[in-house]
Amino acid sequence: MSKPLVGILMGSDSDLPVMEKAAEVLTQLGIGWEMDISSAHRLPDKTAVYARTARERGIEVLICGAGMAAHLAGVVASHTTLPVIGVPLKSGALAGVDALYATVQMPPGIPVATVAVDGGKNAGYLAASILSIKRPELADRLEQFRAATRQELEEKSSELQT
Ligand code: RP5
Repeated sequence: MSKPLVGILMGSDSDLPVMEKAAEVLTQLGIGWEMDISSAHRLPDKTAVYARTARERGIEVLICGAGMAAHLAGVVASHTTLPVIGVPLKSGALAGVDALYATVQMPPGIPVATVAVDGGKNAGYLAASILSIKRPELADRLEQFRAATRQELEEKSSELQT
């Protein structure tokens, strides 16, 4: 496992079941990560310090998950030029639509790469793709994962046809 290259932040401990899926993907791919709870609204100073110091601590990609008025990814992106992946989370009366809009609709110049509602796994895979640009061994591992996925589906398809 590498030293932490990915920082995973979430707005509340209630977000953990989805956000730990990102960590699981990264672990499977041999990528080091760190994880913490922070909140754009409840812990604004901690969030700003975390984002501002991430690059100097060796973090290369940030994954931020939040529900409801989900400003965490956007606020983190406003404090760093590292790539930020936003995970809108299903929570509250609007069931993730609110978080999706809040996460994806960023003003020009402060981008957040938004994955699906509750898309913790894809946040992990996207972080791995970004890191693979300069790490051929990681690109190979991602290729192997895609090949295994193809093979699995082809086998299921064959079973259906027989
Ligand atoms: C957001 O509000 C969190 O990210 C969470 O998804 C949602 C509810 O938080 P809790 O009330 O469960 O702490 O800030």
